[in-house]
Amino acid sequence: MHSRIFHQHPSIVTVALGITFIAITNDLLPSRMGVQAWTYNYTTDPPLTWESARSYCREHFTDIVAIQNKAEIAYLNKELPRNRGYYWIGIRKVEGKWTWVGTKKVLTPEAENWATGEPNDLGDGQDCVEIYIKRELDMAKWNDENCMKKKGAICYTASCSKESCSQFGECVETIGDFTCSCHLGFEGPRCERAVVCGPVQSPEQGSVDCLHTFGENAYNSSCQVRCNAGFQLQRAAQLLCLATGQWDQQTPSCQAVKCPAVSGAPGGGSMNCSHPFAPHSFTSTCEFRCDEGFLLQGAQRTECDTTGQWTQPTPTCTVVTCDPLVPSGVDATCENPLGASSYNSTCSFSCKTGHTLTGPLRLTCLASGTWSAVAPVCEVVRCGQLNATLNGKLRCEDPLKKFSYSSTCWLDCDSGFILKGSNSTFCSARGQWSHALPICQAIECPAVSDAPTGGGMNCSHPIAPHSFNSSCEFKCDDGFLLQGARRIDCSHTGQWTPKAPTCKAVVCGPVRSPEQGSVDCLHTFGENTYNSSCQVRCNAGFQLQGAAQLLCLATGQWDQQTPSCQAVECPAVSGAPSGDVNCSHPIAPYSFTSTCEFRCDEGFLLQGFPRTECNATGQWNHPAPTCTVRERSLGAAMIMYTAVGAASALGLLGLIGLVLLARRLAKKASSSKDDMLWNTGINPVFEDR
Ligand SMILES: *[C@@H]1O[C@H](CO)[C@@H](O)[C@H](O)[C@H]1NC(C)=O
Ligand SMILES: *[C@@H]1O[C@H](CO)[C@@H](O)[C@H](O)[C@H]1NC(C)=O
Ligand SMILES: *[C@@H]1O[C@H](CO)[C@@H](O)[C@H](O)[C@H]1NC(C)=O
Ligand SMILES: *[C@@H]1O[C@H](CO)[C@@H](O)[C@H](O)[C@H]1NC(C)=O
Ligand SMILES: *[C@@H]1O[C@H](CO)[C@@H](O)[C@H](O)[C@H]1NC(C)=O
Ligand SMILES: *[C@@H]1O[C@H](CO)[C@@H](O)[C@H](O)[C@H]1NC(C)=O
Ligand SMILES: *[C@@H]1O[C@H](CO)[C@@H](O)[C@H](O)[C@H]1NC(C)=O
Ligand SMILES: CC(=O)N[C@H]1CO[C@H](CO)[C@@H](O)[C@@H]1O
Repeated sequence: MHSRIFHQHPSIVTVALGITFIAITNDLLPSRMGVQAWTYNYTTDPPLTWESARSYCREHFTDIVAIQNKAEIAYLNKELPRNRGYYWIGIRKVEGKWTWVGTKKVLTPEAENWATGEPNDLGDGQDCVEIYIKRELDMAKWNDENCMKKKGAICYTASCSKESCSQFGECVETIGDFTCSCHLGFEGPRCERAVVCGPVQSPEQGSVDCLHTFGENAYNSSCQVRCNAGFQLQRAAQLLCLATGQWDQQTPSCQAVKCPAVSGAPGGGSMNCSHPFAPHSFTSTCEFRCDEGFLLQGAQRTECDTTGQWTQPTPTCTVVTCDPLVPSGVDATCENPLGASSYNSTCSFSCKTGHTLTGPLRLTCLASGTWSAVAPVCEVVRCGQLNATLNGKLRCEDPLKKFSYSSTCWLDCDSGFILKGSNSTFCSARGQWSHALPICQAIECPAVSDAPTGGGMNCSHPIAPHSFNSSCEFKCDDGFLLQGARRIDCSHTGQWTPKAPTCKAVVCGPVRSPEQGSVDCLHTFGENTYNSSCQVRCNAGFQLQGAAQLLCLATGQWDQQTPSCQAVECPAVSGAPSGDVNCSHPIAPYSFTSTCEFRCDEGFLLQGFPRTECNATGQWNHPAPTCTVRERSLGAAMIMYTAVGAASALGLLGLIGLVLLARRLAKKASSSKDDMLWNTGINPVFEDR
């Protein structure tokens, strides 16, 4: 029992060193003195094996010696006599480990006192330990030895008894005495009292509940500290009274249960917290408020409850938002310091090319969640209204709005009209048409300048001179015939349809030359056509029967038949009395080229030329001859001849001739002597015709 304390508490043993060695005996019969002290005894005779040595010690003393410290070793080495085989001590090998047999404790390295090179376990069974008392080499050191070897035994006698110390101490042998080595937490000569720590003060907001093992608030008393609801111990709740008379820790305090720190005012807001006990702890309350432009989401007030939870989650301040702008055709550039379409967002607006902004240039999202004004709109720039011009149709493409920026218009001219000017116009971003609207001009036909010869025309130009829809009507004068259409129109292609007509003079046809004649014509409008005139002429000896001039009429007829040429006539010739005549008529009786030959009867004498011919002038070239009685009176003969001649003339001509003859005769009768001569009937009578 003592060795345990010795080895565990070397300091205590050091105190024991001062105690004097009471008795050492080398007697074979050691005896117990009854002295209350620890004493050593030894025996060297007879030498004993280790087991025998132990048995001897246990029989006569308390046990084989247990070495407690170096001083003890020195003491033994000094007091014990040298023995040839040295002495056994109370250490042996148990289950392979060096063990103090008295206490069954394993030898600890700090207590080892081996001689150089030991333990060497030479041979079998060096399982016991001897001490080299008074050996020159390795004096007082230990050596392992075979337990069967025989050596001296060192024994001891304990001084302690059961009553020496209380149950809370160990009786420690000292050389010649004992002492009570108190268990921790105990004190007093017999270790009979527990060390007192003193009462534990209840913490604020808490209570203490103790359990006392050895005495009121003494060693091993334990106190449980408890806190009221909403408070908690900052450390372990259990206090233990230590052997030192101190509580193992300060009395813990009860601290208000902590709630998670409210990290700060929620974004865009502020809070006001009150902390009756500790920051953000039981009963702390926080109130929240949001800045302008922010809305509180959640409870306005929260309190830290007994469980360390806030009764309400921390609210947030969410930024007020405005309805997103839906700009139609407006270019918006927004600055969103707090988020899209949110409080303090500002948007500036502009329009695309060709549009003008109506409304504010800038909008701000107010704290009320509305925009500072109504959103602007972009309106397309308008160009003036275009009106279709005459004779054309306006066609527009309006990508945006009618007659607005980017509109393009074309003029499609009606059939028969062509565009004059730009065929398209574009509405510019400045609201102006790029080009003036063109006009549709009637397609022109070549001018029909003059009326055709022999005719006239009447043109109408409903649109423009000699242009589409112009028409001309033609009429030919008398004696002319229309060749072609009466009316022509200027078509949409710029052509007269059909072609312009002509007036052609009416044709009378050629005039045939009469026999023994010729024709000589003069043409005004064409060969033998209207207004041509022809002169007919007869050869010498012939004379026209009818008018000499022919005119081609508007009817296409000559104004008369072609006249004929007839031979010139001479007066008929009758045979002289007492004679006869023989005429030949190559052309006609008594006409040009007719010849007459005269003959007188017998007894009569031809007075004149026997032959006469009708010449071109209708004259006989010789007067008719007469037949005279030879020697007969000229007057008788002449009367006779005249009577005969008058009778024959009467017969030929009838009444008219007779009258004429009578007038002539009457005339002759009132005329000169020459006529009287004729009346004497010298010349043949030529009948008038
Ligand atoms: C201290 O007390 C506890 C019971 O509270 C007990 O189990 C323990 O053994 C005691 N300690 C001592 C050294 O007596
Ligand atoms: C916080 O409390 C103080 C004092 O009661 C008061 O003046 C202040 O206006 C409060 N602030 C808020 C945000 O509630
Ligand atoms: C909102 O804008 C106003 C004026 O510019 C400024 O004073 C204020 O600080 C802004 N608020 C926030 C939350 O940004
Ligand atoms: C087109 O016609 C409208 C109404 O008839 C008139 O007001 C407008 O001035 C005209 N535009 C042009 C370019 O002539
Ligand atoms: C307009 O005129 C241009 C050239 O002058 C031509 O290329 C284009 O085809 C015309 N467009 C129409 C629709 O007539
Ligand atoms: C032309 O018109 C005038 C008056 O209407 C008329 O007198 C004349 O005969 C017409 N001429 C022709 C060739 O149609
Ligand atoms: C051209 O003449 C036709 C037939 O007379 C008529 O129907 C049409 O309207 C005229 N066109 C123009 C552009 O005058
Ligand atoms: C039992 C016994 O022999 N004890 C002896 C131990 O040594 C002392 C001193 O020499 C003797 O007095 C004892 O009798």
